[in-house]
Amino acid sequence: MTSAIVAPSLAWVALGGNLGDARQSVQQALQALDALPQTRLEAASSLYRTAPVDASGPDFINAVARLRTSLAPLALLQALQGLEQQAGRERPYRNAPRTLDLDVLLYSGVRQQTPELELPHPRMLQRAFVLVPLAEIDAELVPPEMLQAVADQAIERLA
Ligand code: PH2
Ligand code: MG
Ligand code: MG
Repeated sequence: MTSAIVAPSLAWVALGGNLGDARQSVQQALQALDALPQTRLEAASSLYRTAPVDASGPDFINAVARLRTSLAPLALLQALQGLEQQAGRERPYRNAPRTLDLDVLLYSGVRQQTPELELPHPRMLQRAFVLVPLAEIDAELVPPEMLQAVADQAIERLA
């Protein structure tokens, strides 16, 4: 009997938080991503301070990471939800302030629309807090017109 050998995929993950020490939560989450099973952190953007989009509360800290992983999309999503839990994430209402939010943006060439997970992330093109850090690590994924379309949203790269 042989078992299938599956080549690792690339996955892009958005990190965000606006409750507690979000800078520290996002930094720690980047390290935690690298420590997930069958997963390597290949690239991480700078951290950005961003104005809330369709959300209330303080400014967010956002970043984007590129992973190389052998976890399937749903297994990756579950692993990310585990990290959100460890960071004390609570969900009192939609888009409530949160200690840590980890969203799968892209997973290799996968397109899927299931109740659990939509790929690519359905709102990523409307969000400077995703597109600007994504462009920092993978410029070819974000043509200038895409950045232009979100240029009115406040975002500041942190040192
Ligand atoms: N996440 C949201 C809604 N709005 N705004 C900013 N600036 N950053 C976020 O991470 C964010 C948001 C839903 O997850
Ligand atoms: Mg989100
Ligand atoms: Mg989320």
